[in-house]
Amino acid sequence: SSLRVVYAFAREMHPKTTDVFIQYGTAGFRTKAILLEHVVYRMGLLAVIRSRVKNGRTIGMMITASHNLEPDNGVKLVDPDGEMLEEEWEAHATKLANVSDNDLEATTMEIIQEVKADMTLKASVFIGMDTRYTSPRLAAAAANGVIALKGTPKEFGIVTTPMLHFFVKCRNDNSYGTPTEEGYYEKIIGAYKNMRKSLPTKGDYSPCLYVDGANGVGGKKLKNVKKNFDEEELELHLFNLGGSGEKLNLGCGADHVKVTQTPAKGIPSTPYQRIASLDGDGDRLVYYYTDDKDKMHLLDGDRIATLLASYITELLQRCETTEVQLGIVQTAYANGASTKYITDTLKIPVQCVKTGVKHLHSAAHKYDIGVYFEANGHGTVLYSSKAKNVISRIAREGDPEPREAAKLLSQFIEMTNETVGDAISDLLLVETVLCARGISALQWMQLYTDLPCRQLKVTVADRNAIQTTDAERQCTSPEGLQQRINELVAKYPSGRAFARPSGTEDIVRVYAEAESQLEADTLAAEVCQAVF
Ligand code: 16G
Ligand code: ZN
Repeated sequence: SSLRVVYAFAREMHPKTTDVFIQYGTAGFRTKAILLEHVVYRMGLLAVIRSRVKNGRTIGMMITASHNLEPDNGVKLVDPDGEMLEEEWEAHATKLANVSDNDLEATTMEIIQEVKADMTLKASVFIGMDTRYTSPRLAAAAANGVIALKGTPKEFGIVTTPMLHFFVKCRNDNSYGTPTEEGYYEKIIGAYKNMRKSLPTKGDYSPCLYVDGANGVGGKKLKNVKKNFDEEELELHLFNLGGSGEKLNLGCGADHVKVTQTPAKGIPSTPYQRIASLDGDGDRLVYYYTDDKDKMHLLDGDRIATLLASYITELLQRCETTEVQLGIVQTAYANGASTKYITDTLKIPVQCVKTGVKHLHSAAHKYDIGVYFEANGHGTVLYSSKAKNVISRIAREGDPEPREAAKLLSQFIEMTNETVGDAISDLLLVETVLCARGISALQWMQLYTDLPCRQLKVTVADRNAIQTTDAERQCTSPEGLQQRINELVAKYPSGRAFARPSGTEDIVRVYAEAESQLEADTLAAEVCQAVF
């Protein structure tokens, strides 16, 4: 059969060269790039099967290892609505990635039968990649996989992860936008420019923004974004754009800034200057500034979530509607001070879920408007069709005041990439709110005071010996560990700590917060001891 030819081809072109087991984790497959070629080829096969199960709707494949260093790479699949691959399919992906070349054909047939794919249907797969030098080769392997099962690949070349998600969504639902890079800019930048027409620069807001591009794709794309603005609208100064000798994510980028709590290299130090830091594939964003004593102050995902949620709440109030309810979704990593601020000051419902975008995304769908962010800077806002309908009705038919607010909110919705966290879209949303409020980074920081915190990692024999419950905030195994953590935490006022197995590395992560940095550091170290 023609399939047989396909598998012979696979063995020759993209042979499995390693016996190391690989798992489709929270962010797809991610490991050393040299171990990935057969995996990506096989994901091309799976993407075609997935597309057929979805009646020929387009599936996405993104080649990236996000904030990891250059030698790593990865692949993840994107479902037709631009969302992460459905969790049940992760097992199919893992199975297909690990079978021997000899068993590839039989396993593919098994999966086709199990998911009842009609292999006579058309299939369409969109492929994107980050700037890693190993990405083009992997993207080609992906396309070969798609072609092998007679699907149609479309390669977008170097794009951010959220752009690829956006293209997939638009291709399957053309009311969302045009599935091209130009279509993406048109929608998001268009909305920003429109909004700024009714929100002139005021108060202590300055449109001057420094950007740390992590030497990855996000910063490069911001060059295109920048062209569209005059300096009154947004004055972007771009750094770490991946020039020669500048290494991806090394000493810079959102993950570096968040985890090490130190500034990115390569950026001129200007006290109190707002700096936006992206990650390597442009789906995370944190802000920071350094003060006149060169101390860094981080404005992380929690900070962005509270800023966006409070502004949307204000606009909803001005719309004079009570039909639309807003909620915030966080993870265990959210700073305790942010959760308290949301509950006590903003008075917005807040929920904690397990780490990983798919968990936050689905929880956020349950609200009319759901704002979700991980502390690491990955997040977005989801608006239900009910919310969109109510808002556009008020924008058309409301009294003058509510109508104005509803128009602003409609633009805010346009500016949001609802498929997944998007550093470029989030950056424009944040700038809009800071401008609307007329506040500086310092004033944004003063809205509440973070508890000092520390993240550490521990290497253990078997990380899965640690099991958790209550959105990863409590350990259920090994026995006695949670009690030990409780005892340690009890020593520190406002102390909080947890340990969880990483979903992306073979380690256990420990988080602690307390009233002083020294206490947070000590508590984190003590919990590491308890885990080890
Ligand atoms: C992945 C997740 C991210 C999460 C991180 C946790 C996606 C797209 N990405 O990068 O949301 O914060 O894993 O990693 O879901 P960890 O399990 O190693 O702590
Ligand atoms: Zn990323």
